[in-house]
Amino acid sequence: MSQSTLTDLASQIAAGDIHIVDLTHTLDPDFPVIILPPEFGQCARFRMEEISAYDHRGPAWKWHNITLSEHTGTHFDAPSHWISGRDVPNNSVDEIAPEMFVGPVCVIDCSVDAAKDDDFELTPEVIQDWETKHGKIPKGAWVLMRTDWSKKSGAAYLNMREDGPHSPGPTPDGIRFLIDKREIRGFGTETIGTDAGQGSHYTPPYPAHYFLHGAGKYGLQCLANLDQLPPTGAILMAAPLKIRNGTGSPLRVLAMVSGENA
Ligand code: 23J
Ligand code: MN
Repeated sequence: MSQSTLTDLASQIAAGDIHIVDLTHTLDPDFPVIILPPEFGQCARFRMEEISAYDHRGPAWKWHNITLSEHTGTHFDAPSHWISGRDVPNNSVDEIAPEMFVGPVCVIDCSVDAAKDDDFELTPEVIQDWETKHGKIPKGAWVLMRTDWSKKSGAAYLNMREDGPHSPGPTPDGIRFLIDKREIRGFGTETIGTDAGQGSHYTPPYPAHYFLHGAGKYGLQCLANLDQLPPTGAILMAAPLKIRNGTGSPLRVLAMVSGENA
């Protein structure tokens, strides 16, 4: 690789020929977190407390203490998050090589189907249908499931009913196709989890978590602005906080998109 590639990249970003799309929701106490059945431990919402605001507590400075979970807001899932990934090498956020955080991204647009069916499933057939239009998913790709779910807020986001949450996600076969046949880097969604709302009813329960993390792959959840990405050709950057033994982390997810798509 020549140095001019990086020089060209910097000037194209400065000129707006390459566009940076922010795929991150704002951390806010009102943003929903996953709600598990009541017998399980629960994830904390984001909280912010003022330390000082240019006042007697600190006359020339303002700052906050924040509280959150590793899995609050737009966040990254590491292999150690799931029991299937507990013995995967370098399975926590502090151990993952930084090269793994950057890669090409394929966006599978399921937004029309998800608008009609809250429980829309990403199956191998849906993925292969996408590939006939956009080409084969390259090895090492981030694959994102676009549903436009990020445009929902409040109760509609979790979409809780008597029998639990309802939101789209991959079937066990769908996620295994991406892992076994396409050797993806990771899988991301606009919903609260990489799994469907009803994902606890599959075999195994939560198949995206189970198979992704067992194979050393990563998850991204609560993504936004996927409607601003082309189906192929963008580069995703998702670098979690370096938390010792962390199973995941809130993060800023960015995509570089070339001008002809922007
Ligand atoms: C714990 C248990 C089940 C699920 C999750 C966490 C997540 O979605 C998460 O944030 O990783 S489905
Ligand atoms: Mn998570």
